Amino acid sequence: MRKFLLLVLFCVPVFAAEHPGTDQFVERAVSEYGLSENEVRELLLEAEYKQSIVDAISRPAEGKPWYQYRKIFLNDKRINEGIKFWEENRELIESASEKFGVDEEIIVSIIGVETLYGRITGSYRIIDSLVTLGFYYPQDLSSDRSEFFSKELMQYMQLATEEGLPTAEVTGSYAGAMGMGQFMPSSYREYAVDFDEDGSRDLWRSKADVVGSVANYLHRHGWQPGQAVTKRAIASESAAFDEISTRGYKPSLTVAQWREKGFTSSSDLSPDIPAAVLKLKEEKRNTYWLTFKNFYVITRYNRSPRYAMAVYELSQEIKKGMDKS
Ligand SMILES: [Ca+2]
Repeated sequence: MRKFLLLVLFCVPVFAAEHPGTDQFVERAVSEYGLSENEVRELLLEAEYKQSIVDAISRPAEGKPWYQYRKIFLNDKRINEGIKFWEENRELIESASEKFGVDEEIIVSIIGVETLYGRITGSYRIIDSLVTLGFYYPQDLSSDRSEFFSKELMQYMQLATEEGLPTAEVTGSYAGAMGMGQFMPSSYREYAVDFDEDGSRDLWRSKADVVGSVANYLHRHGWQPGQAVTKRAIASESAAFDEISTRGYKPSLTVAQWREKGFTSSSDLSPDIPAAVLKLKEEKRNTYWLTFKNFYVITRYNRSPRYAMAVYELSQEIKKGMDKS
């Protein structure tokens, strides 16, 4: 009996198998990121591969057409809770807006789209997310993003040390985004702010830190306070449809140049403003939009133009509700 027990104990480490590529990862983590070899190895042994994370990243992210996608975010619940969140945190939002020069309704809307105002911040352990996507990124997807997630994992380990986080326990999205604003580790390190000045940047529990950090993120990416985000455009039959952006949304031509290419905005925009053109699929037809610098800044938060449009539309609905109340 005793012999059997010993054998079992002896065998335990075998079950905690190393992830493939551990040695190269550890080498980089030590030489490029200054992490401790032992700590990195221990943490990697604790991290588990999760099939559900691979399944989530493999789902066609842009599958739904706009008119279905927008219903996820543009509904009474998300609008009304946005108004409530704004009312409850009015001073914080106002002071973050003033300090960082970002419109209040956009700060509220981003937190609403990301986590329903902090309610759904994700239940995956960050180490499981980042190890699964860094070490086991599915090979059949169009681009291999394992390098991105490996770097985020190293950033995460640095962040955990800096902020005193319980490294193995922190939870977030399947992709490793954390807290009420869903910051990736590198963004957390770079853009999170201690807006309540209590000595730590806490994007889970401190609404002040969350509101300040979201505002700072947009500010650092070039938000222009009070300026337009997007305006509806009318496309002529002979418009240059093949020049519509499919990615990036960096404004490349002016409003006047787009007009010459057949996209006219009904509003009284200055002809010199740089813009891009976005096409959205509505139920029965397409709509066209001129998108400006601020729209591009929202796509720095999440690359999808439909994400940016959802943030914008939700912000407008919440603002309308606030004006009424
Ligand atoms: Ca704080």
